[in-house]
Amino acid sequence: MPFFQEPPRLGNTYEGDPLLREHLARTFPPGDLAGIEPELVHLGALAGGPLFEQQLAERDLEPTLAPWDAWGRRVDRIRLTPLWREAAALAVRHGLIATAYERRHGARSRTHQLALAYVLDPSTDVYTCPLAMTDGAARALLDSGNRALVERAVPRLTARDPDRAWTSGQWMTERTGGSDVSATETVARPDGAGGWRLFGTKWFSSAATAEMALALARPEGNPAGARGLALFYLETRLADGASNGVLVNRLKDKLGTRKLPTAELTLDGARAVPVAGLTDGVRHVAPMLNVTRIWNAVAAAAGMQRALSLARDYARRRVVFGTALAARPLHADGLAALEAEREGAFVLAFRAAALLGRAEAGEASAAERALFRVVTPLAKLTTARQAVTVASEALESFGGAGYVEDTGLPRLLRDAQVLPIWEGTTNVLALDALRALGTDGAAAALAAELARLAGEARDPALRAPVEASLAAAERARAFLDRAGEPGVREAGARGAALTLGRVLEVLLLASHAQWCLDAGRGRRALAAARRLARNGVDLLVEPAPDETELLVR
Ligand code: MFK
Repeated sequence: MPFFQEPPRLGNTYEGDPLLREHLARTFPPGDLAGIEPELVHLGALAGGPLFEQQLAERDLEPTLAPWDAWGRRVDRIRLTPLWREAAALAVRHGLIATAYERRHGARSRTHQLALAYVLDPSTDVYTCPLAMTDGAARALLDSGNRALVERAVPRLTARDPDRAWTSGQWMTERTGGSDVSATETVARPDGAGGWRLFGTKWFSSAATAEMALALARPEGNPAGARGLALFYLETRLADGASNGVLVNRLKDKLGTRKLPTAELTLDGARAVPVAGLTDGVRHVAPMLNVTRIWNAVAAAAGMQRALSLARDYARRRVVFGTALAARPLHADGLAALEAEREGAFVLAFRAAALLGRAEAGEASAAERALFRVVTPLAKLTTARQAVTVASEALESFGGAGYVEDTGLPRLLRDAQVLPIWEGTTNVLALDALRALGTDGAAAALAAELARLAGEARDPALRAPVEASLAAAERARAFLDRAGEPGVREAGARGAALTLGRVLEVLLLASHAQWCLDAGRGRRALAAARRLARNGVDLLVEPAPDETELLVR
């Protein structure tokens, strides 16, 4: 009999994720947990079974754009893959947005909602992108206090009925800038009847099939720069179904997220409504950015869990040099290092989610609100980089099979690579985090959070990771406090921010490990905290501007 390798398999992805189950058991009172678990078990079965199989079967399918109909009319019809259509209906029926706004579990509703998203995400070919933007749009509209827009759009964005539900786009990026949107060229002109029309090109518009979008544009006559931008609401179709002056120029040919129809759009007189005045658009879109960045962190953790579930299962099935790969000490050590990374990413992403939930429920103290502002960029930037590393290493753990398309594995790396890019690159978010740290009470709130978590980790075996983290935090603080040469603080921002992100991860894991020990749930989380600290917490590299000059210019 010739040899054929067994492929890796998934089981129920909720039941097979002890960290998620512990986190929910720690967060929810037992009665509430019993109420939400059946749906998670159901989604875990779908994600590990039929959806996963469909994903593999549809590997070659991609969305298509038909600009014209047979008779020459401009229609800009985007045809989605079957899995995306299935994911859209599933997401609405299971309240992947609604759960956060119905708030049946108060401040914990964000944890509930993002746990549902986390379970479903890796089997939906990045359908969580439009979901994140939809969620962010609902949040930004609610925060704007624009009652007319809230009444019109929020019930649709948060609907549980697929016939009523809308998704939203987030149209910011232009040819002039993705990170720096201050040079936005789209202009808003009064239409003479009390309304506004938008003219310009949006260069990177994810999920171009949305029914509405929030877009930045400069009202004619406003000054240049960011303050002169306003945030506009627009619907992509008019009441009769005709396009609202939104032309799809082409779909982007991207490295990954290939099922996601990302488009270049021309706005040719699109009717739009100011969301909150005619200036300060960046400030008004910020609530949306914070929500999508948390989704990004959750998706990073979910992607890592998927890659590692497959890698672990494969390591049990694959025999090398006479034993299963999983029994080879070097292979097992590598998987353990990656598992620690993904556990750190999970607890940081869900800490950000919990803080968002508390802020939305009106339960957050001023310190928690300041902490939320800092933790959100730290969570996004730290977990996104981890997701790329873990996906790359996971592929390598399959040898050549990880490099072959029809195993479905290379997609994991391609889809991970978007996470540090969209929603703010690592560098942009590092600068954002440091700017946020400089605002009132933020540094004290972060210091208090680190001290609280360190205090919770009482077991002697947790002393080493806790001490390593506190030392790394102190070094980052000292670097940031030091008045150095101009440019040095900025040059070190990325290392400082990544260090603070990892410090938070280790301490959150250490606190979680203590809870597991106290609850008789074993020592896995303790091992994860210790391993994550040994993987390295302190990523600060002292910049040397004159050497940088020699190396770069
Ligand atoms: C599965 C996951 C899926 C995720 C969905 C993916 C969808 C993909 C779609 C996209 O990628 S859309 C493009 C995303 N683009 C970005 O995220 C832009 C990245 N660049 C930044 O974030 C820059 O930091 C920024 C554009 C915000 C800088 O612009 P400015 O003009 O220099 O803004 P500034 O002065 O920093 O902030 C303006 C105001 O907003 C300030 O308030 P004030 O007016 O009161 O002074 C800031 O405090 C406030 N602000 C900025 N960022 C904030 C914020 N407030 C709260 N939270 C924030 N994050």
